[in-house]
Amino acid sequence: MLVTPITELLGIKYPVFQGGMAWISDGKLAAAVSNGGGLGIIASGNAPASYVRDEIRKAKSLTDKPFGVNIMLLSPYADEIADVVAEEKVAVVTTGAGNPQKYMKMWKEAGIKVIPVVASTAIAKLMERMGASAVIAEGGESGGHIGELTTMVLVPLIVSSVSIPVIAAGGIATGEQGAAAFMLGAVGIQMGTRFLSADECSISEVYKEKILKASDRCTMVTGKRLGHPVRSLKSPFSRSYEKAEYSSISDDELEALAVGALRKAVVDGDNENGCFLAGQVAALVNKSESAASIVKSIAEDTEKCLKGASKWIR
Ligand code: TUI
Repeated sequence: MLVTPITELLGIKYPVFQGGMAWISDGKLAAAVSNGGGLGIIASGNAPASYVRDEIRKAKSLTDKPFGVNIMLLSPYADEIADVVAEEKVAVVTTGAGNPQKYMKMWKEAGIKVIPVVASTAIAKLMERMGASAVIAEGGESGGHIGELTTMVLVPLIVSSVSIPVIAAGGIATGEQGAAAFMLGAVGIQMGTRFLSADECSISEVYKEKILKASDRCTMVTGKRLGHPVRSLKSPFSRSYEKAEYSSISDDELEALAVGALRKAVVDGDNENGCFLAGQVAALVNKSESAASIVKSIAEDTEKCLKGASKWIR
């Protein structure tokens, strides 16, 4: 049994978070992960506050276990959603793509445990000072919006910069990778891409098939020109977006190209125009199973690897 400061802090069985994925992580997936003993997380993405409130209530109807909400801070609705999570008193809030400083006092007063996703030591230290309960150190192997450093380098840097628990994210889908994260000083792991294969994950069949069939050089990073690098599966959309980035079109035109592309991937399974966000570990995700089975097997495989590591020592 893996017992760590994060299982104790949150009262969860396994130190396994399901990352908030825009358009994907709904109340149904989050509840399934929490019922399986991990921490399920509903993603706000760019959705309005009413959607987030509905999904919170759905999750509450499906589980008595703690779950979280991820707020994407570039969302035009971030302020409203920040109020909704406080009103609904969700157990945990995670944040992404920015600095949640201005909401921290309100969330703490509502009794929420705030666990920001960070991609640098400076933001990690600031979050600790602002009262974060833990931080998620997310390396650039991840899918979606990414920072510059890899998990291998970012996690130990953040572990040595703060005293609060650190959860590792980015590049984790197997027990070997989970064990590596613990060796780097993390006390929990967060996975997004592996949960795309969960039976309770309501993405298009096209998206699921792409993940299950992905191979080693299956992802690419676009969006650097606009300052928001994003990792996705190589696809007609991502290749034409990349071409546009190196062309003379304006930033506004470039931005307009991506509008609606996530929905086209997740909901419509549109192979031509969809943006299929995924981490590099897509190459290691080869079968569909229940969310509970993913949580249990990654925790057990991680534990087995950690125990087995001593075989090299004489
Ligand atoms: O947020 C994510 N992943 C995401 S968000 C998203 S929606 C989106 N789509 C297009 C463009 C931008 C967003 C898809 N995937 N992961 C967590 C994460 N947070 N990664 C990196 C960061 C981060 C970046 C900067 C956290 C803090 C931060 O601080 C900013 C600052 O003020 O220095």
